[in-house]
Amino acid sequence: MEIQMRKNTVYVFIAILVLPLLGFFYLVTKDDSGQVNSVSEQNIAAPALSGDPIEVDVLGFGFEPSQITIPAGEDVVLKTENAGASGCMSSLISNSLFNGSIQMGQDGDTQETVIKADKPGDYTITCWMGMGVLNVKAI
Ligand SMILES: [Cu+2]
Repeated sequence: MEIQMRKNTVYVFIAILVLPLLGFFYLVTKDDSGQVNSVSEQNIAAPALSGDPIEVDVLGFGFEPSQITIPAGEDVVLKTENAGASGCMSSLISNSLFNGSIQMGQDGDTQETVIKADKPGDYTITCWMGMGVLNVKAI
């Protein structure tokens, strides 16, 4: 019984210490462009004026800027440029800003997508796996 409990403790320690480290290294090394892409590094764009397209670069892992602000209740044109997006980043989805997916195509390709937040709040646009995240704040 005592030995079993120690074993369990060891497993819990491994889970607590090793898994976050693996996750961290995965995120840091995932960027295809070779840039170190820290999760805590937030590049926040100035709020978009109504009618202006918002330009976002889609990287190998993540977005530049990584947060945008849009007016709630209005159609907004999101202009995405493929800046190294590949793998799962080549197909973008959202929790409710648009239907279907945005296909990123080849490096340098741009797409314009009409997005809309029905209510003020926090939304996301992500790779289809939900990992690379563009935070969208609707105000
Ligand atoms: Cu992904």
